[in-house]
Amino acid sequence: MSSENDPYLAASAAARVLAKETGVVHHDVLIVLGSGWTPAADEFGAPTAEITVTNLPGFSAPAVAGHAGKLRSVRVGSLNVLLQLGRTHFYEKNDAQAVVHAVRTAIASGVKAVILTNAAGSLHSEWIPGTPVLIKDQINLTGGTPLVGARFVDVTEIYSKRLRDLARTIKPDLPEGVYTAFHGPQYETPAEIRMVKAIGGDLVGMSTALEAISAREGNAEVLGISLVTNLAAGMTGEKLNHEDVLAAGRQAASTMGKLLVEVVSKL
Ligand code: 8IG
Repeated sequence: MSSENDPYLAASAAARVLAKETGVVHHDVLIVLGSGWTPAADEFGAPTAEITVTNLPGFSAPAVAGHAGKLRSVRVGSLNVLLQLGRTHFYEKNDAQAVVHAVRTAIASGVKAVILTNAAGSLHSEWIPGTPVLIKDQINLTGGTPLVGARFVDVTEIYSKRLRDLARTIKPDLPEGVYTAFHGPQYETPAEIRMVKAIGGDLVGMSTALEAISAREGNAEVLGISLVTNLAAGMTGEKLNHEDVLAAGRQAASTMGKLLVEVVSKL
């Protein structure tokens, strides 16, 4: 199969260009940063290289304002860390392969730990905007999967207990929740949020779940952190506004970056 129809070959091809463009043969950690998280990336200091994703085969330009579409290579201790600024969402092209291409490329580059961050809606009124929440498990309601064919990937511990415990050595009061992924791009109706509550979800979002599945397929350990930027639909009496959501993300992004630097330093 050619790399055009084999997504794993496409990822290997992208990994070769990544190595060439960054001058880093292998990366150890991938950190995917959600919308408006550039201040979090800046906490890692000056990158050894920064590239625009569209210079790598198989990557498409992020469609949403506030999603930058850059990859930075930074050194943390002895680790080569790849920071992904902006991601492809399932709602952009209904293409689960495009959503996970960066994760597969990172794994083809040697990555053994994937940190997935996102901005999310909260079903707990005590988790106010600006609250970071560790993802302990997920419910994938996107209707999609990056896996094609008989790939029966085990996802019983999709978010690594070891990495969650490690994160709590840095910030012991980090709450944990179940991330419920929707296709989007519409936010939920109040009835959908009541359903999420009934099935055990704590957070709602439109990313992360397919990337986590793909990372586990590649045997990487996964840490997930949601930054709450809004209370879920129907909880406040207010409507959801994308600008407000982005602003809440920007405010908390540098705090999140400091936490991520500490986590990676302890990997
Ligand atoms: I930020 O309330 C953010 N992303 N599905 N619902 C969903 N995605 C989100 C939300 C939300 N807030």
